[in-house]
Amino acid sequence: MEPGPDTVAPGHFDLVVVSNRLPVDYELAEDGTESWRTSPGGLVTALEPLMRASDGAWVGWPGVADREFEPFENDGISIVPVRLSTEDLELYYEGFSNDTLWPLYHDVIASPSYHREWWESYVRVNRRFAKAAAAAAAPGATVWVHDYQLQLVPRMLRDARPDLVIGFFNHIPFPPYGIFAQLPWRKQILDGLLGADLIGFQRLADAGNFSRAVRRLFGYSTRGVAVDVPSQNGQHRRVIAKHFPISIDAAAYEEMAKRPEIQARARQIREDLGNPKTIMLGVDRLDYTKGIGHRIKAFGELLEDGQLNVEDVTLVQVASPSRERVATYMQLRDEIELAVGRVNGDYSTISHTAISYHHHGYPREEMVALYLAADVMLVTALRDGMNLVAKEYVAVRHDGDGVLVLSEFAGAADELKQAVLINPHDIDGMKAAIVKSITMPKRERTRRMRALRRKVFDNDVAAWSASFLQTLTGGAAVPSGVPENLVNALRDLSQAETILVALDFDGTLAPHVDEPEDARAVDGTHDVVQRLLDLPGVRVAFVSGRALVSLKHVAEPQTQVLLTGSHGIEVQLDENGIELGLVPAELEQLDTLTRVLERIAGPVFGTWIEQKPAGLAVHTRLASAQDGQAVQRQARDELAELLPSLTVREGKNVLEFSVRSSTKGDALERLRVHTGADRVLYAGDDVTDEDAFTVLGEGDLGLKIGPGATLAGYRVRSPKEVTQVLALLADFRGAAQQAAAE
Ligand code: GDG
Repeated sequence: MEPGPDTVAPGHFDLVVVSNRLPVDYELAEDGTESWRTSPGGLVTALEPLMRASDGAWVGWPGVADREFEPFENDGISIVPVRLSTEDLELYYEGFSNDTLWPLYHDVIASPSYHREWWESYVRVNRRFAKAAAAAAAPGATVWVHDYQLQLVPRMLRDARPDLVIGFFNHIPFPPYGIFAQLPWRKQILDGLLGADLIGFQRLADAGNFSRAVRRLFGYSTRGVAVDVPSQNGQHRRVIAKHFPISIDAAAYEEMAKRPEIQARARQIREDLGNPKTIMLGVDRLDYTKGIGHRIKAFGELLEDGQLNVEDVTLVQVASPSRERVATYMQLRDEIELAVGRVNGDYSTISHTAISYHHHGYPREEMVALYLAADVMLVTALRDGMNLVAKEYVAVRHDGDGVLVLSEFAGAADELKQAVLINPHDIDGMKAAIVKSITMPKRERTRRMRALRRKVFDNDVAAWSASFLQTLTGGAAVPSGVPENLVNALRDLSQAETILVALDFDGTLAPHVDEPEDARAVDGTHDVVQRLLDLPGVRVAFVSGRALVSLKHVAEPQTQVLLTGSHGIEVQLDENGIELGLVPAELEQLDTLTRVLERIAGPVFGTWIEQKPAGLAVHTRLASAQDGQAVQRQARDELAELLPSLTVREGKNVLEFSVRSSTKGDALERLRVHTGADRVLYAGDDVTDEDAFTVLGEGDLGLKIGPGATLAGYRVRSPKEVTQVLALLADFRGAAQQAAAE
């Protein structure tokens, strides 16, 4: 065993990216000169500006075995090479990563092999990466770990450096529990991942599979995207598991496609193929997940049936070499090449080749020329995390033409719904889709391509990384005003049949003040709330952590406003008064709680106790930092022992204990049921509002006020902007209803 990373002293980088491969490759020329070549992947393009701006480092393997390299700088990014031996490559990389995890995570299309030596090597190598990352990261730095080869790194890092903010992104699918459960080390892998603060997946379904596995194997409670991981002293650490569909640098692809020399090359390709009416294209790493064999089978049958003719249609298949030392891949190459040979032998003529097959990698310019030349792009993966080839094809087609045939088993199918979607296992269905694509009228082709291009350009790789890092760290200062994308989302929301507008009060409608009783909503709030209340199909609710009495006092809500206080413990809906009703056991706990807190906080200057309907809060804002912390620690420790079932909630200089557990998420769900609203707008500024963001679904709108990590999709600076947001919603809704009436 290698030494753990626990002895590592912090480094000085604020952002550390960790991936199996570095964004640079080591090259040794024949004359012995050594150099580094940048491999221009999408990830590097996306992260480069961020890395430069924030003093970033990239930790990874430089692509050559048994060599030790000192950290160095390449093009403004610090590179921290991790050494892998020939044996590590065999056991950790080719073995556990590519012959255990890869097939297991891709629906066991090939059989995974389970070997204990491979696992041991995986643990050792993950520890080496964690150690290198821990040594590079500055105190409080953000570390972003990538992909299935490094799933243990988040936990190892957290143990060594609890100060770090840790994100993980899984580029490949996360399998359903029935499959994941095969893995002998399934618990260790989940535990490794749960060391992160944020775990990103490609698809909603992947994040769901992960959360289900966590529930089944650990019994941790999960809700929406939140997983509560128990930590010492009865507390929970919240981990977010959410989908962030990756993308490409769409503008860069489009720019290349507009270059005259690349367009000339595209014309040349068509000519060299004998000017067929239709060029179909497949571009894949030669991998059994990509469905290359299924594609060739469908094409071969279409030629056999006479539905297609080799004079008219050519299939170009680029199968770039991949994992050539893994036995399954050697076998796959033989199978594919046999199939290509059969089809070509049966159908090619002297002047026309049925399948133009290429087992090599091409420069990116050549790929773009191929995309431009292709009338129909075939992406027929049996299982694929995302599939960037599909997005690249769309980005390149600035002429608005071209048809994308896309497997529903590729992550891209979630976004690219205007493609011709197929099930690659259904050979007849795939054949029909190919014929449909070849014969599709121009108008339909351009209509579909326009919609696809909008999707790819709206969520490019920069938007993807920004959204991941924003959720992980909360970003920096928030600009004033209402951002354009929020205006669009409000316009869209205003179309719903019924809308619930649920608003936190302090920090959302009212600026934070020193004395809670002095809080008041900013000017214009009352009027805009009234405008919303007057609109048919709109309900307004206040969702506060305050006790209801206090909320009513400071917010002075109109009578039609629905109210929930004390994080959902108190509710005042239309006809009812305040609902609560504690049972005797809860009253007894409340008694004990009061005695303990008065004893601890009573004598300390600058602290005070606030009565809550189902608990108490100790405020320490006016005490010295040292006294405040001491009071909080003592209260927490004593009560954890005495009343372990209490719900503890930590805010800014306040520690709250409650005998009944409820969150703003519970409050919001209750309000949704009560109002029967189709869609919800929830706005809040505090960590407790994250519980409400967690229960938002498709079509709902989450709005975070101010900086800080959040699950909300939108953000504004202050309560002033919230009134503007509400006014916009009222404007849009009013206009839509007027238009409908006319
Ligand atoms: C994994 C997940 C997920 C291919 N041949 C050549 C070449 N390529 C480029 C393509 C594309 C990339 O390689 C392949 O990306 P994919 O997304 O299609 O697939 P994987 O390699 O399996 O990637 C996948 C991805 O991670 C990102 O998260 O989407 O699901 O499996 O960019 O253009 N590029 C060049 N020459 C080639 O011959 N220059």
